[in-house]
Amino acid sequence: MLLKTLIALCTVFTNLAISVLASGSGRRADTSTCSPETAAVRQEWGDMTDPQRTAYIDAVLCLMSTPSVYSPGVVPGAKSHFDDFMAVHINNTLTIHISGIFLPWHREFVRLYEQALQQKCIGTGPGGRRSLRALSSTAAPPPSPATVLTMRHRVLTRLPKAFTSPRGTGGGCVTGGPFVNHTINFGPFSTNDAFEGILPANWQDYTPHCFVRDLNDYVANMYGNTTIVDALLAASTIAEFQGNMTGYPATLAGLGPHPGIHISLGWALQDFFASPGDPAFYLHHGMVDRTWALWQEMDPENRQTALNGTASLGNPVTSPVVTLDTVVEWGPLGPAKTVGELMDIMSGEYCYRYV
Ligand SMILES: *[C@@H]1O[C@H](CO)[C@@H](O)[C@H](O)[C@H]1NC(C)=O
Ligand SMILES: *[C@@H]1O[C@H](CO)[C@@H](O)[C@H](O)[C@H]1NC(C)=O
Ligand SMILES: *[C@@H]1O[C@H](CO)[C@@H](O)[C@H](O)[C@H]1NC(C)=O
Ligand SMILES: *[C@@H]1O[C@H](CO)[C@@H](O)[C@H](O)[C@H]1NC(C)=O
Ligand SMILES: *[C@@H]1O[C@H](CO)[C@@H](O)[C@H](O)[C@H]1NC(C)=O
Ligand SMILES: [Cu+2]
Repeated sequence: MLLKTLIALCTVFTNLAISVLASGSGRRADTSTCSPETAAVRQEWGDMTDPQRTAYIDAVLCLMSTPSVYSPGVVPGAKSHFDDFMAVHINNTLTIHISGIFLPWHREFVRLYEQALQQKCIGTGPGGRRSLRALSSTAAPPPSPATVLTMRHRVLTRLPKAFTSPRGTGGGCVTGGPFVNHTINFGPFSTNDAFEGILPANWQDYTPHCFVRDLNDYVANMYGNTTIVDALLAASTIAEFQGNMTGYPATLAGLGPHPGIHISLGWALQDFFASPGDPAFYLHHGMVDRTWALWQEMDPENRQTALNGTASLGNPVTSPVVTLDTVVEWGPLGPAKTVGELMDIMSGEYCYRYV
């Protein structure tokens, strides 16, 4: 199921794996030493070899069996370091989406995940390669027929626009592939809560349920196609780029590729709060980051520092306007940073590029 999904994604928007296996160092770098030659390269999933894909998946499985860094009892649902990323995303959902910090926050979030995979699961330091499982894609059981829980004609009424689509391919619990035993330990949460500004009470609770997907090619092709990405890259302002990327305010016909691709994979990735429970989250957000970085690179002088929006979901005027000095946080995953530190993927602590 997973490989099938990823192959399906190769034709659309979300086809980027992060640079766990990248050439280049990806180390902490300063502006003077980061160059295209030294930068880590984030590869496209479709261009990776089978052994590279297997190694990437193994690193993700390793993170799923690496202990949580929360103090015991603080976030009972966080059973692994993979879950820690979900927890931080859930806890920050009401500020990091449809806001001026959406793009920079998720840029750093993906980098922290990439770093965790490298340091805890692929690291070459003391301890060496830890607990990588030899789980080859060919050993995965065949996918079972679709069961229940499709998103058939599902209507998300509280999104900026009501949205309907043809049904997906089926869905239900993932019954094959390398993530067959992956359990979602938080939620599920209601998207409506997000649009009403509610962080669900007791979101930290341990509420294990199966990992559900429902692939929907119609949605993926409709809202994540090349035409849309090309149009985004031609945006003249950050307001237009960000607005059409996120479909809010809904300028683009339909959803925009960010929510569109979330919805195209089914329930786990649709969960507005807990979407990082689907490992595909990080491939999708790699592509969101790539599109933003490409757009910035076309006119660095004007775009490297361009921001638009306030610090809360929906950009209410009662929330502070986001500037380069706005401080953003990732809980126990990494230190707080200013937005200004997150604007250039080839300076400061960043030194990576996309192909
Ligand atoms: C949730 O985020 C807030 C900051 O918005 C922070 O003060 C709090 O400690 C976080 N809670 C957990 C459990 O990480
Ligand atoms: C999934 O869990 C079942 C039951 O614990 C186990 O028999 C099976 O080997 C696991 N599969 C994988 C791929 O880890
Ligand atoms: C690409 O997306 C646009 C906007 O959603 C849509 O109008 C168009 O039909 C899509 N093209 C294809 C080939 O799906
Ligand atoms: C944003 O969406 C509007 C409405 O669909 C479209 O006219 C415009 O070209 C789009 N701009 C970009 C940069 O995608
Ligand atoms: C974002 O851009 C829009 C369109 O240019 C503008 O009306 C709005 O005031 C900007 N918001 C902020 C907070 O800068
Ligand atoms: Cu998010």
